[in-house]
Amino acid sequence: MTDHCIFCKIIAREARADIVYHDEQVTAFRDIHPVAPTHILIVPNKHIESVNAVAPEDEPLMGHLFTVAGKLAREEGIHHNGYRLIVNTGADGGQTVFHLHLHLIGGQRMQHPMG
Ligand code: DGP
Repeated sequence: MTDHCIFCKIIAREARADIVYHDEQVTAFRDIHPVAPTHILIVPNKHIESVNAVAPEDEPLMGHLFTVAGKLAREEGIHHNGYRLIVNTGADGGQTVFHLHLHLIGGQRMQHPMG
């Protein structure tokens, strides 16, 4: 738990969010500004600022984010048509909340991110 981190507050239930999944390692909730019909953030309960701060001991946790992403994609019914997983990192990557998170985005056809 890090003071002033909105995602830490959501994980600690000190701030409200539409939580769709949680376990001892991760919490997943709907993005407040969805860009598609499904837009869920999958967040490690441990405060990790960004990919830059991921340590070797975090590898099982990073893998778990993907396991949960696949499970939620199936529950949302978007697994057949497909979806996008994004981890924005740093200013050039467009990261605005400095608590690592995986965006699960789907429910509509998206443009290719490389243009
Ligand atoms: P990023 O740009 O990758 O750091 O994405 C941060 C996302 O977090 C952005 O899509 C909006 C979302 N977000 C920011 N604050 C809140 C909040 O308080 N609640 C929820 N549910 N989402 C938030």
